[in-house]
Amino acid sequence: MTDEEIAVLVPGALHPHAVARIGREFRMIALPSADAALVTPELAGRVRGMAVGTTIDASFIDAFPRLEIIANFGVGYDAVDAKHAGSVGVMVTNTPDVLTEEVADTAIGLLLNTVRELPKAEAWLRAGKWVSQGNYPLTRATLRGRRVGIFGMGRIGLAIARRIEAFGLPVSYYNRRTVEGVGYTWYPSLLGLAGAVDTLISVAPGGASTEKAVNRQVLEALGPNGVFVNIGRGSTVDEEALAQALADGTILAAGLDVFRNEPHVPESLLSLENASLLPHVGSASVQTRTAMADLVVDNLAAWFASGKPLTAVAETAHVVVGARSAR
Ligand code: 8YV
Repeated sequence: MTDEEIAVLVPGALHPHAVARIGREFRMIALPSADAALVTPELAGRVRGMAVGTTIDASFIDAFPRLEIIANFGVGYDAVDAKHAGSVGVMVTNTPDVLTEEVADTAIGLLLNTVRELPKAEAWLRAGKWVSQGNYPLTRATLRGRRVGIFGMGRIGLAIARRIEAFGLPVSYYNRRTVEGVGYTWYPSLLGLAGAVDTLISVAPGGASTEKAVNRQVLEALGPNGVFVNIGRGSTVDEEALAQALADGTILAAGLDVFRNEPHVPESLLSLENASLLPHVGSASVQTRTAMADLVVDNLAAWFASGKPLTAVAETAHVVVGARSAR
């Protein structure tokens, strides 16, 4: 179906399964990074597609006059300037659905790790302290009796909510709009939600509208028994305010899978006993990452075969074949 003469650029690192398939199904061109300064006129004139797992800014998009589609590895595409892409007739796709349940599983694991201190209890056993000092101390927190708020009730938020329901806990949420057909209580503001619950799980996407949304005020509203879990994007949190809130007892504990400047985690968070930290592993199983890689390449294949990608992002849903050249 696909044409091996179609040049698809892979700037920076990408999942090996996606790289292998692109190599078989297209004319793959690798570039060390997504830097417009690396783009030669010859390259600029050839590239029609991109498969990316890195930051793609407007200048990099503009460097390729024949570019038609950017297939992003990941459901979150805040690193790709999709608004700009849409405005110049370039399609952007992401990888929803195939990672939903995996990320929701991880969110629950992280919540339990945070509340019941399971990683610390295991470290206690491995360090021989069970023998030398006795039982691991009782955890200050429990999941029992908690009221859970979800910030970002999209597909992953809903999958987490279903799991929380099965744990017997009430769920409410904050989204810009109410989600149809969902019986959970909606709050029109994040602050309102934080004030109504004691456990806040953020699944919110990155970008200007959520930048540092979880701030000192929100954490104060969550309160001294508060638990904050972030499985969405680090940019949605004021990390210094969070570290301060954990240190001074404004909230009880936090579980974080994502950070503002990954892979760098602020010392102020690393040094905290009441923060459970994971290295962005939400979707990181062999099975799910392979499915994401397949969806990246399936989007490219569908676009070049029919002009209809499988999972276009909202900002480029209007883009049709020929939109770029017509400009
Ligand atoms: C991945 C994610 O870690 O899909 C996302 O938005 O954050 C994760 O599934 C990400 O794609 C980077 O590999």
